[in-house]
Amino acid sequence: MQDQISSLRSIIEDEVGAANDLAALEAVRVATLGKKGSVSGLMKGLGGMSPDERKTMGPLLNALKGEVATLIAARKAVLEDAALDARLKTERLDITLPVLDHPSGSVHPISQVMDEIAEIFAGLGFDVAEGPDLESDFHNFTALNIPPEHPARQDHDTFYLAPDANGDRKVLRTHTSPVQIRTMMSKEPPIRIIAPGRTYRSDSDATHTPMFHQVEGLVIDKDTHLGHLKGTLEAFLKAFFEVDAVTLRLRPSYFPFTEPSMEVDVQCSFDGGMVKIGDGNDWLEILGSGMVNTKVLEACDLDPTVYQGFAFGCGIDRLAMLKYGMNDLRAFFDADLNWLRHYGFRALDLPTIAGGLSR
Ligand code: 2NL
Repeated sequence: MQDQISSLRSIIEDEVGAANDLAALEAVRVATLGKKGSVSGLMKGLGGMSPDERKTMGPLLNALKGEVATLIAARKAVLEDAALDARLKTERLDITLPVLDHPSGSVHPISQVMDEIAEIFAGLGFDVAEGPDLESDFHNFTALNIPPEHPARQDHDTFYLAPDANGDRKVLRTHTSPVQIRTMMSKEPPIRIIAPGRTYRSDSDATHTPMFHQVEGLVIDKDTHLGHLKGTLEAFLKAFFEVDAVTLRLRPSYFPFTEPSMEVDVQCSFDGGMVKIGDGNDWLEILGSGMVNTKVLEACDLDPTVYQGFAFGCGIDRLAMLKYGMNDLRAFFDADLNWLRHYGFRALDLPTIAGGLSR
């Protein structure tokens, strides 16, 4: 019987070694450890043995069963490795090939424009800052000098969540200014950031969607002035619209969070239904801006006798429409594949100033 076990062991060893793929190995497993397998057959014989025989044969057969299982598992690992190697060889990709011949997804114009804006401002020394879409009343309104009775706070303009146990209502941020508030409260000046992202207002028609995109910019330092604001906006608009020069007009305006506040118009022309940015005989309102209100600095624990700064904000969706010639804002959010194929950008062509932003 012991001879039978050792010869069976060497036969199984040969069979396992000869199994050249996972299916053949599985067949060996069934033929040995399966219900009607050779090892299982010997185990079944234990029942008909005398107690003494069983005492010696039981452990031997159990050991055989364990060894066979180990052999099979080891062989299985080898075969699986080999199968993976073979698969990796046939699935090899040359990632240096151009992607042009592989039609796939495209970059949404809004993402493209956000990337372009980040690239331009990176060159001017600005970091990109982000914050939550769901904001506290303090960060979205109070710190920005927007009083409780201000129309922007009314329920019909702002998406409010149900009040929590303390009666505090969270809001879907109505601008990206709360990101700048958070930055001023957590970082020491000098601060140079842009805050691009999603914003929300309860408004829906041909020129308004309840979710839209905004970028704001903020600079805080000891001697920042209006000249820096104008120069920054000129540099940005020139780079964004890829023109050699832009003429800006700063009109007095009002925002609670800036003082003084200015609306920024860029000179343009409307020739043959196409708007050309840079020069011409018309003006296009494009940004809001101003020097950060001292009340906002104080709300962020910055001393207005030491620090001052400028801020600006503009709508990304409209910038995208102006630059890339779309006329219906709502198409941005329809997920229409034909529209995306037409207006989308190639995924690996990241905008760079040197490469030409939009090429
Ligand atoms: C517009 C105008 C603006 C700001 C946004 C701002 C942010 C802080 C402090 C002061 Cl934390 N100002 N942002 C300033 C002026 C205008 O946006 O027309 N946006 C679409």
